Amino acid sequence: MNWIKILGLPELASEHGKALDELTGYVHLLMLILFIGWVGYFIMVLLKFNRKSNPKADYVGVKSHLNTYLEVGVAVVEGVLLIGFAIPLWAKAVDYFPTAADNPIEVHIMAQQFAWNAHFAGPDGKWGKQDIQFAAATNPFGLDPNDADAKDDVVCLKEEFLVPVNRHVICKIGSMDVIHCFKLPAMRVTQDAVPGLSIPVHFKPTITNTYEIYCAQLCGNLHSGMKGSFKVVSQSEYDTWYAAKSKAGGGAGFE
Ligand SMILES: [Cu+2]
Repeated sequence: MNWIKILGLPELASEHGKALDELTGYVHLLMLILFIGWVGYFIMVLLKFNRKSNPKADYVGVKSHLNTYLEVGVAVVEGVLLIGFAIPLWAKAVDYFPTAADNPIEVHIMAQQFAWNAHFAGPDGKWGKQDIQFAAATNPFGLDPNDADAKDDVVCLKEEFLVPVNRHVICKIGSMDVIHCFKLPAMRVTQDAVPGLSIPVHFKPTITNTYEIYCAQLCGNLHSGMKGSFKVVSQSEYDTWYAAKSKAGGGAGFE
């Protein structure tokens, strides 16, 4: 079933998203069936047990076991959803993490009031040294300006960054002030950004386009405007951008 159309979900552009959408769809289907069932039951009760048709109270109560069967039926469906869908999905998300063999792209994301910053290791593959003493509005990752490994690092300050299509992307999420939440609707990714922590999430974009980043955690006055974007492009387009961005130096965000 096309749950994106039926439920009006955002466009989907990641590999793992389909299974998540299916789970969302089945849960909604169960809720719809329950809703129709309960409304039907409510109407039946109004008609059958109103004062007119029951002038005298009946102290015997219900003898039929229908509601027991229905309750058991609902519990079974909920059990199937939990054991058959939710737990395997969760296990898959927890068990699998891209390894070096998957050749993933690693991006460090730094949230701040009220924008998103991204940091790549640069062509040398080595992350520049970071120290809290260098952290500033112009250098949110606290990169050491004297460190050789930091010179070629690519930093996108409050600006769009690129990732290649059909490759695993690992985002390590942090925050320099309050708790934010890194939300990529099209990738079906949501992860809190907590100061002092670097929390990894991963996804594999499957369609080239520009996608938005939202903050999904109320984080201050301008929370609603805390938007960013990233572009999923071909590998060659990514390589060109990465090299140019790195060469521009100061990519690292130094003044
Ligand atoms: Cu925020």
